[in-house]
Amino acid sequence: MKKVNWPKHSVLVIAIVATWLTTYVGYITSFNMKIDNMIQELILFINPLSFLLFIYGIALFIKSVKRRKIYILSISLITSIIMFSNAVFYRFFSDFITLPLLFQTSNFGDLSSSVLANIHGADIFFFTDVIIIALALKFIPNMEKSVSHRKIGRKLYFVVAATILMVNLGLAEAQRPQLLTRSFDRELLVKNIGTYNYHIYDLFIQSKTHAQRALADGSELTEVANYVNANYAEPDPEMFGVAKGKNVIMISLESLQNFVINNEMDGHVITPFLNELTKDPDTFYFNNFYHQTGLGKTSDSEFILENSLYGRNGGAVFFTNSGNTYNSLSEKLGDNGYFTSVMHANNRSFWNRDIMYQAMGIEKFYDVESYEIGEGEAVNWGMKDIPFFEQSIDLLKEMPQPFATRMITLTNHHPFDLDEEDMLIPPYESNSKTLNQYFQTVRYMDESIKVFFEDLKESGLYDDSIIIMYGDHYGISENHNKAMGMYLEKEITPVDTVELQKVPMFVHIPGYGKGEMSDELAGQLDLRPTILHLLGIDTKEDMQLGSDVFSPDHEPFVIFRDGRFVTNDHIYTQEVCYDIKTGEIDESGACESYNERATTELDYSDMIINGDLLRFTEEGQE
Ligand code: GP9
Ligand code: MN
Repeated sequence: MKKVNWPKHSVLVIAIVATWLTTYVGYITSFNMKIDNMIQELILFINPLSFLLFIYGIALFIKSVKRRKIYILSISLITSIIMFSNAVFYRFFSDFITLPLLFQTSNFGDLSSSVLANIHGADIFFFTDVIIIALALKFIPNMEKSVSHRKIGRKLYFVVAATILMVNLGLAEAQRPQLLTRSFDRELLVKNIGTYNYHIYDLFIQSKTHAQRALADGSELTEVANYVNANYAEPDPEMFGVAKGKNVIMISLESLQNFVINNEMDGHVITPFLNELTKDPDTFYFNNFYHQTGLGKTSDSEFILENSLYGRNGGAVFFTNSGNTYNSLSEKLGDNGYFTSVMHANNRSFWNRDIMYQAMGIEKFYDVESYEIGEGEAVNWGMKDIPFFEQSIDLLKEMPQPFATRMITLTNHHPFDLDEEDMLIPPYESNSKTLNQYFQTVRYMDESIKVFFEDLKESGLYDDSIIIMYGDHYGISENHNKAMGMYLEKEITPVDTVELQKVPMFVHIPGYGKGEMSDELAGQLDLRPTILHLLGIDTKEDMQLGSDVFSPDHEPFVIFRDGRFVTNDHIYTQEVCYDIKTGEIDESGACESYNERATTELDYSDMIINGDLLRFTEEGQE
């Protein structure tokens, strides 16, 4: 037989290609990832490559032939184990492995018993590359010679690897802007940067969290507790317990800003149903209420509502601190006999919800698997709000009572796409497609809430429930200021930008009769104490930074995650203090003491979260 003359780095090339293809085939056979277009398909295909080039490329620096062989084989084995473990894990959790999950001891029980049951014979496939590489190492003679590596060739190799990584990230960023900074869905990450890069990323985020946590010993708690106690607002005895024992339905209104309420667009009413509610005697409508979210968007709003603490500055706290101890609203309601849940027709790993919900003691997550999305029932990001609410009614009827559930809507989400049949009003006409469509999706959302109220009444649950609704965060970013200015018929100033962060907040208590429109200045951090007090549950001992909006002592002071703040008289933004009424700069120093308070409060919140301080409280130790 003629001896084949293999080129110098044949084994390396074979190793890279073998692992690459095994990984790719692994992706499509083991994970149920939604691929919408050719570009995403392409990204999925190339995403393992940059990592593999780097990691296998290290072999080029290993002089000893034996060590080089061992190294290459070990890498193929490790990558195969990673893919294999993820596949097995996925069968059970429909999610990719993340470190906090492995650290959460409660998961381990479930895990070990199900691991065996979830291993399939065909999983040997994940080791195809190891087999190919072992054979190559055995039969391809070139590795035997100690190859001298020219530095220039090696450099070129890594330049190519880095270029592929850049192209990959570039394509991913184009498909899903801000992927790494805010969109912490593991599925999206794996889809876009690949399993291997994802694990490195996960390791990086989690070790940062761990290091900060390790430094805290609980002594910081006293200082924070003093601050919290000093700001505690005693509930109004008239309101305390008005909804005692009732079911609690909290509805997160996706991207709903307050400017659309009681407003029109080219003569069309935008939110007819919500407008009615603002005048309804069973409803309190807060029209001076702010979202306080940061990069974590919806997940931040959930975090704030549950914990009355701020999210994190540089990323989504749902992702960075999902291993913490919390004393969440849900957990507290659970302790008070409530069945707690979240209903949201999206995949469970989005925003790391599956893990964070466990940390926050939420009993059940009705995710996309709990819903049936029929033909024409999905648009934009997923299930449409109307079928979502309709199907949720059946789930609500099944829940043990009293229940407390958070329902998270989705249709009114950027880029605000809608099917023709759901457009109840025409689009706005401006240079911003986003704003133009926003009015239509908001109109659709309004309709969905109307449907929900009707169905709730029909189900018989209405009279025994209270409904709290709030906008989760802004929908129209500053990029659309020009169009927004056109709609509001004014030029958008920094003060306007802050005021546009107002989101509507409703507290609807069937049969109450004394509701009103309130212009009390408040924010999302106030939701937790407000809700608990309405249910007659005390919060005096709780480590929370917000206060009950119905309390006579409620302080009109709202701090944003980025340090901006609002008082009844001033708005502080871009490090400038503005008089709210005149919009003029106020240089009298009126904002100074508030500014200090804002910094302190945000610091305390960060201290609690970074140091995982609630594990040192009584509740945390239970
Ligand atoms: C996704 C939904 C939207 O499940 O909550 O998240 P957002 O992009 O608004 O943070
Ligand atoms: Mn949202």
